[in-house]
Amino acid sequence: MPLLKRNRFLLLASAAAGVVVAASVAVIGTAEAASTLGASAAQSGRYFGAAIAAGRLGDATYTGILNREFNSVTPENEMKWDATEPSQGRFTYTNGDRILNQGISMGAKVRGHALLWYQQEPGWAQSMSGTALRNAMMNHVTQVATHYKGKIYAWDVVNEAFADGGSGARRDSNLQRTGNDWIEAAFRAARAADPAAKLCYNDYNTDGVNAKSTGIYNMVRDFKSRGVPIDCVGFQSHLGTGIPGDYQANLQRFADLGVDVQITELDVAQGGNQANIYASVTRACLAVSRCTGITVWGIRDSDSWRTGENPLLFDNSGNKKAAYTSVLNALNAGGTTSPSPSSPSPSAPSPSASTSPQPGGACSASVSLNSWNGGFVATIKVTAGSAPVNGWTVSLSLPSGSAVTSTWSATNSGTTGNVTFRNVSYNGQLAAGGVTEFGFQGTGTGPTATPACSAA
Ligand code: 9MR
Repeated sequence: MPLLKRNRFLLLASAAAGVVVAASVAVIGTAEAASTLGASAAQSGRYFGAAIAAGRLGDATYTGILNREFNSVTPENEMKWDATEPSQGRFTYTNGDRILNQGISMGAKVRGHALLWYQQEPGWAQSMSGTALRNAMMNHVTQVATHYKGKIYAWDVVNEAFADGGSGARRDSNLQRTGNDWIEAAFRAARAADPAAKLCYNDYNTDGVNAKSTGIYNMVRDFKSRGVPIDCVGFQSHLGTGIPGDYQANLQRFADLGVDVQITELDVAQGGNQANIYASVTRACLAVSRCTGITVWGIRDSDSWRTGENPLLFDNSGNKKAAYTSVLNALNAGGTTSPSPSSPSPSAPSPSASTSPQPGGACSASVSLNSWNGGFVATIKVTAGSAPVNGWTVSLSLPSGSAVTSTWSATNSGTTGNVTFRNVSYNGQLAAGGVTEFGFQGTGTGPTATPACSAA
């Protein structure tokens, strides 16, 4: 709601309640300072998102809250396999596009969810196996990621592929039975189709250090060591009445592998300590520099898949709950530091890194390499100087015989020799000292010279 309208609403509401106008003015001042979930998350370069349903976009209360509060959206069901490819080779994007367009109209990030998941497989895929299924899976990833190419901030490429319980092993499914390499094959296909999207693995019951999260941790570490393109891990965080004490430490250990982490489907049972648990999750994300944002799994309690548990931030009528206020306060207390990559852990492949000097406080760039025989993945960290930047360009020189084959979170001019990378729409603006990352895969050997960074 625009400020003026909102003030008028508050004045009317408080007049109706018999509150003196002077008191309501004081409340307005505080409320404006506290801002909204999206705006307060953006102060530290993060997003605050919601899962949304195309079928609810005609509900004015729903879209009112959505437009006002959130700067990221995730389709709750509309980009899943059964929705996008209901019969083999026939793709339907109507509802997925409605979510995308809603996100675009808000200037929000769009998280893609989910390319491959053993649930919500269309019937035709459920009855497939072996090579035929593997081919169908890869075609699905390629087609859907290509349809949304350049528009998705992060894709949940694979969802919920690990088993619950103490095994730390993969979950059995027809996808898994096509061969243990199905996950990395999916990530490679997604990268080839949409090099700009961050590629995430997403799962639940991974909210602390446990056998399941450790199984996923080992997979991510293995992927990073072999140059399988993975950029982020999603922690769904469907929480009950408690939060593991090592919630933040668990996020951090993944971040230390050199991936972003995101809270992707947050909801918390009401009845326990809902407001405090929400605040704890928010603080944990803010404390992990590579935690880039939080998504709640719905807007009002009545929109939630957890019927009767009232697990969200707004009540059935769209009023802010205590949990809303605790999240907002935690975001506002979190300072203004941009999320930035932490250094890879010693167990990650040892990267070679070099940093450019920072001329005039504009920007600097550093490169870290994962190399193998014949190829490499370069991850470039761009850091703003003492002033905000409105766009950046990084130039580097590749050894002769080397070439860029795909780039993500930037666009490149040239593929050999001197190559220039420019920001994409969502990562050009950096606060003073703010950090973002892009990367590229190449053949041959990676850059050895220091990259140059210039800011707009
Ligand atoms: O919220 C989604 C619900 O509307 C669907 O019926 C359900 C189908 O399985 O999926 C729900 O979303 C799930 C998400 O896609 C993956 N993680 C668990 C979520 C809650 O079940």
